[in-house]
Amino acid sequence: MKKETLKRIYNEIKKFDIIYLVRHIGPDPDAVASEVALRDSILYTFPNKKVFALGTGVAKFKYIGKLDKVNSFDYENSLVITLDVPNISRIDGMDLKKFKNVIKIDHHPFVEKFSDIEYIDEKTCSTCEVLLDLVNNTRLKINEGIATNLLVGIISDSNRFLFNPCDDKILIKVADLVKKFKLNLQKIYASIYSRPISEVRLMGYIGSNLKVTKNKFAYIILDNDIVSSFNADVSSASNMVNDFNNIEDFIVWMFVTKDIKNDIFKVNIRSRGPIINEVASNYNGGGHKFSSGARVKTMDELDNLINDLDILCREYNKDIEK
Ligand SMILES: [Mn+2]
Repeated sequence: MKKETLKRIYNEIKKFDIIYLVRHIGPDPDAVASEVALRDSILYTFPNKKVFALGTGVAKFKYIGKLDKVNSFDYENSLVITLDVPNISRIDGMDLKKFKNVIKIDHHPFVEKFSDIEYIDEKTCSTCEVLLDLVNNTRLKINEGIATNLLVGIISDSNRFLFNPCDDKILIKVADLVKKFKLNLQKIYASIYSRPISEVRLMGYIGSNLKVTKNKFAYIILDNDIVSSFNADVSSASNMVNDFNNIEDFIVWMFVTKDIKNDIFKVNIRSRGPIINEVASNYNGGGHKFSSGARVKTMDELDNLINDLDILCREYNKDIEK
């Protein structure tokens, strides 16, 4: 069944001469690497097609590759493939509803239907792992550069094979990929994890100012002025939530930053126990069981979210004590 869908996706790719690839707003390495890797693989396999990887570029992810710009879309005769995004409102750079032919490829829990061809594998650690399955089960070709990008998405979304779901299957798939293309893991890790001292200083600030409740919930609301005083940007501050795992004193932790342009609070939540995506979905968000995001408009709403997550931790601790 699953393999059939992958073959169907390959046949659709084969059919169309113009293909647009999109992913979520506020991209992470998996989102960008998946669109760049799939674009390059389609072009490598079918050199005469026109394939575009779209969305706002992020300077930090330049090492993954260049993104494309299109001035006008062909809504009728093109194929759109959405990557790493479960909800239409979070797609970057296009109005999906205008397009006739759409395919969804994702690893997030299902939120809403985009099209008749949807391939969602929640058992994979990243969209790049799903793409590796696509490549392994069809005639799509890859080279060393494309394999490197697939690995960038897999490593960063799984946080070096730390997060669930991470099992023997992914390790074997990755081992095969590394062997086949003689990939240099040290080099790949360096491109993903190298960072300026300003970010480490900001992490020090966060560590010192994080509030921790007696229910083991931790949170911080980061002022934009403070973030810029450390010479860091708001999106990397928000992503630092991933660097605060395995701290004994809390089981759920939340970083809040202000999105000035859209006048909202951007919330990033992680958990080592309680399932958080249900709470996040009540606050204009969602995501994985232990890794979610939300967007709230007012300070009152934010207070409610803090309260809900604190209660979630309290109930979780009670269940564990039983
Ligand atoms: Mn992802």
